Amino acid sequence: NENASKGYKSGFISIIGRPNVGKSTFLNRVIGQKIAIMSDKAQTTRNKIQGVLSVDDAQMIFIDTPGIHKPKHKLGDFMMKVAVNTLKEVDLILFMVNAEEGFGRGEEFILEKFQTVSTPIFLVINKIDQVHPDQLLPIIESYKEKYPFKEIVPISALEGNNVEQLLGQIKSFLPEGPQYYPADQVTDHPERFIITELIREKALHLTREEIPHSLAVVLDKMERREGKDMIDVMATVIVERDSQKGIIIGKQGSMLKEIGKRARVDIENLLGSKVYLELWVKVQKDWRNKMSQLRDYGFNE
Ligand code: GDP
Ligand code: K
Ligand code: MG
Repeated sequence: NENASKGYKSGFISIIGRPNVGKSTFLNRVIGQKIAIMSDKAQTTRNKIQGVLSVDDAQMIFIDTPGIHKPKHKLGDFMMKVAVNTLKEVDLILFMVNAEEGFGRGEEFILEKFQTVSTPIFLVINKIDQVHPDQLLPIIESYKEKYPFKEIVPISALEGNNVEQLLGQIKSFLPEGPQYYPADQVTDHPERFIITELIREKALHLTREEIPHSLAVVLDKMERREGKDMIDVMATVIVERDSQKGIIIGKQGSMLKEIGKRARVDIENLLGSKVYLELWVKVQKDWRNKMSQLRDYGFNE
């Protein structure tokens, strides 16, 4: 590659771990821009999201993978396949675990997946702000026995502890390579996807426990208004049941209005333009099990 210069390092880094260990929080901290959805609900990140960190002499391309977990339905199956395939293609894997929780079935399941993969793996112990320093060593020791990790790095993605050190260790581990992306680019995801994620995030946050993962957002239209500093965005929120449609719409449309209001603010920031956002709600029964529809909803392999 003509972009490659001596000493320049680059590579793809996959972040793997159970839902809620802090993968998106880490990515957002590193990239410094809200590109990955953050939520305390499990599995809100369904697609691969790349964040690109460019420093003087290196480029790190992060992939925020869907949480690996035991599949319960077809969507879970699909997510798993995407996640495991990703592991084989990247230069480095960050296996993120939660310092607050011990080694569990979830971690065991992921370690089993690692057996078929030869990519180097760092163990990243996150949320160390939640544990006493004395508790850390036993956690590290217990993981050492389970897998020959190249590095074991305790961090707090939320507060930033040790994140710089981790980045340094990642860099020193990457191969010499080209600059894949322009230095000012932080994500290669189309804005369209980020917009649907922002809307989905608002809907999930505002409806709390009432709406589970059975929610997708499709962007129907995004168009600059003739001669105006205004972008028209039309999107449809897809739920599985009529009752969920009722919750999303709310009393006299109040919930949908609030979702739209909050999403619009973020979308305006993203696009740097005024936005007119129109939201629709549609019931699509059992959409998660309809593989043929997954592609339409943006679940790309
Ligand atoms: P993901 O499912 O792995 O992407 O996890 P998220 O990034 O969405 O984080 C799940 C929850 O854990 C959120 O409420 C985060 O604020 C929280 N969290 C993430 N990292 C840390 C951390 O270092 N310390 C603490 N205390 N909380 C964290
Ligand atoms: K999450
Ligand atoms: Mg996430």
